[in-house]
Amino acid sequence: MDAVAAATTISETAEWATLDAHFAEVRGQHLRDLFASDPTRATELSLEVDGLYLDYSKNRLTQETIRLLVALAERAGLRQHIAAMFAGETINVTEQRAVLHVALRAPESESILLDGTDVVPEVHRVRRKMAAFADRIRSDEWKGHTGKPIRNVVNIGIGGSDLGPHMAYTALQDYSDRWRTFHYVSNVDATQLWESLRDCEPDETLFIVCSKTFTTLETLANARSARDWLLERLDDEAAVKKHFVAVSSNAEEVRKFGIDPANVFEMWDWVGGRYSLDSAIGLSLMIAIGPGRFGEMLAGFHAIDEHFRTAPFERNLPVLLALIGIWYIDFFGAETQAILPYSQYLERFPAYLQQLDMESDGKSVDLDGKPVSYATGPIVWGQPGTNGQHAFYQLIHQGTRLVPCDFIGFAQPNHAIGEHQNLLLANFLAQPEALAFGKTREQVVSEGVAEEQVAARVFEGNHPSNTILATKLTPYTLGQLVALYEHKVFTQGTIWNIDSFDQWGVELGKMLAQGIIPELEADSEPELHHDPSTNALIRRCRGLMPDDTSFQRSES
Ligand code: G6Q
Repeated sequence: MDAVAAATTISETAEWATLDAHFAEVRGQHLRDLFASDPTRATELSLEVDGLYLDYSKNRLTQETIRLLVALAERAGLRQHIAAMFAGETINVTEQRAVLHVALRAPESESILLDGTDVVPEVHRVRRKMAAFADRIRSDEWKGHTGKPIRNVVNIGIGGSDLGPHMAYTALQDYSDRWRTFHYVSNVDATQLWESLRDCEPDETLFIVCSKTFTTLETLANARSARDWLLERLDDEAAVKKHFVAVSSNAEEVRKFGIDPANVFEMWDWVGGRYSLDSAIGLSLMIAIGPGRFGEMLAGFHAIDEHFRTAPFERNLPVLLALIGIWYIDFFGAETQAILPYSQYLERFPAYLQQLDMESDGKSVDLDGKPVSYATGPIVWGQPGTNGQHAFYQLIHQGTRLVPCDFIGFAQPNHAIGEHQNLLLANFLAQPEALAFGKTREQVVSEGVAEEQVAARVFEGNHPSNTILATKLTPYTLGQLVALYEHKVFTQGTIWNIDSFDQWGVELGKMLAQGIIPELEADSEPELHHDPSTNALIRRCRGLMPDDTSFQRSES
């Protein structure tokens, strides 16, 4: 597909070899020395773009490292690959699809062509339909079956049809209409549906069934049970029309389910599930925060899209994050990437990025189907600070592993209460400092610590991190942050020459589950042909299962 793939793999290029040699020089250097030897380091290795500030100076690299990594990106054809994505080329090769989530946030004045057709007008047509519907719900003009306004919105979807809107709703709750409750039901474990519905009145509840394919087992099971719950209580098929809408590209399956075609919001096969927050998959969010604020979020996305598309790589936020990640993954051998937002509202951001990154770049064959000879996507994990500090930061500070961290914080609080914000910010600033500079044996000894206690109190430091600082968490900033990571993941996938937009790895387990369902449900002992371990587990489950597993809503 690109220059590298045709000739050789990226790890066999001269650019990679140069980085390898450079790594031998840099690996032993301590951040304390890197800062001491270069007084301009903090300013040289930081960058502000549209109010988003990235300080990457507390990383184990030099300006030369960035120069060499940029050369690697050039060699991998990143510039051409970015252009190919924005031009609607079929860059998702294993699924033979274009990848155009950037079109979802393009202003109406722009055009993005797919096979010669501009997709932007279609995007805006659906957005207007969403806005009209959201406004009707928000103004209480839309009435439920018994004439009451909608008080509860339940999004039913999984994976990309859940994680994005759920994360964004949680992040932007402060901008939402508090009169209504919002629930996100994804798990096929009935517990989640049961817990979501226990305080909802059916005639005040709207279900948004989000499924691009409308064939997903978990979503359809939850949607059917939700419909049963509604009809058991309202006892009239006509109620479905007032209480169910769908987001899907499969109009036929939606119709079979019984949802009014007028209440279907379209999406397209050129939007991948984990990149679909800005499509109609974000309908619940739009109902929560309103079309205007939803538009502000899209503007934040678009600003970073434009920056990514046009800025030189060494001044390009997503590219820098990607290159720094590659430096740790492929040269230092780091296995994970911690995401540490200092905002409770970003509670679900690590889980969202987990899918975005791990489903996109968790690949071991390249675009030509050949096994890669280098490490690809990291294990992404994290929790909001300061909670994580009292849980797992110990390992990052004093464990045996290298854990690159992204600290994300906001200068202004959403709620100014007492001195909370200063305490939060102080911790947000202190952790990267402690990780980078540590505490030497001499410092510990000078504090009068008994000799036998010294070793346990020494902090080696030299633990790398990025600090991302914005003024305040707003719809616009959230859009910027998500786009930043989307393009980071894309950049890394490009350099690794993998398909960041397929997810074949989720298929096998789904297929095997389909075979096990009848084995669990069979009245008499079924013949089992799995491995001995799985056979024994199926028999054990059958022996322990209750007789009636149908959905029951307890009145407790
Ligand atoms: C994401 C994946 C996946 C998908 C879910 C739900 O990129 O494609 O997480 O979003 O499997 O799929 P449906 O929207 O088709 O139900």
